[in-house]
Amino acid sequence: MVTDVAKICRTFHHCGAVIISPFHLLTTAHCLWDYRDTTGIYYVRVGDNVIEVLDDEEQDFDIEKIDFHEEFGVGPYLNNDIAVVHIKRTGVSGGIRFGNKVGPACLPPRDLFLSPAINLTVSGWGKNGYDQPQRQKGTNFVSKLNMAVVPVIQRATCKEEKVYGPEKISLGMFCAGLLEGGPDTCQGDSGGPAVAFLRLAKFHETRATLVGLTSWGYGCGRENKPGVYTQVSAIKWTL
Ligand code: 4AZ
Repeated sequence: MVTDVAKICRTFHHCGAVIISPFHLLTTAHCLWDYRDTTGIYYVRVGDNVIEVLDDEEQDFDIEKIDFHEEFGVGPYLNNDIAVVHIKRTGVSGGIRFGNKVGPACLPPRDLFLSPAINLTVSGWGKNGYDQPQRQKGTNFVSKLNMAVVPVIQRATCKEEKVYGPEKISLGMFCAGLLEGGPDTCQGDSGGPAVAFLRLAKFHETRATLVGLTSWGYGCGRENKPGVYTQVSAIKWTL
């Protein structure tokens, strides 16, 4: 989770992110792009559950630098929506301490085939509905980490005219959710993970494998407007 600091002592949840190493997280480029010249306003919080409470394994980190995808926004809207967040290396800090509630997601194999039948677990502190009135001034996100399970939608289906049409869904994106409407990610979930519990060849048990990053959609939970995710395995990015 990446939080931006509005004023000293007043901070807000801003976007989700995914730990991939003790010093690196992935998030969506659009989350951090507007203030890319003043990234000092952001910090990273891991191990959070209830925003207003100091949870067990909660840890905050300053950001050293952010690498945006070089072709973010080139082509369709929010194309290549990915960024690598580097945590500041200070003194003896070994970076993010992993525990029972804090840990990295596995990265997907480069050739991962996203079968439309596959179920993804999405999570975040985003809104419970797009059209809901603001809960509190300054933020209308939920206070406790939420999750949902959404099926991957076939690319051809997502490009149908009644869904997003042929132009908007690039090869670096995929859609997930139910076309009849229902569980979905929403504003505030952006940058957070869509994971599949996959058994990768090199492991003997299933691991949470990062498949997507919550990127965009028209509203939330609407009929024929599923969530759109950055397809992590289909985009070139480096640490
Ligand atoms: C947003 O505004 C947003 N229903 C994120 C995800 C979705 C829609 C909007 C998907 O950050």
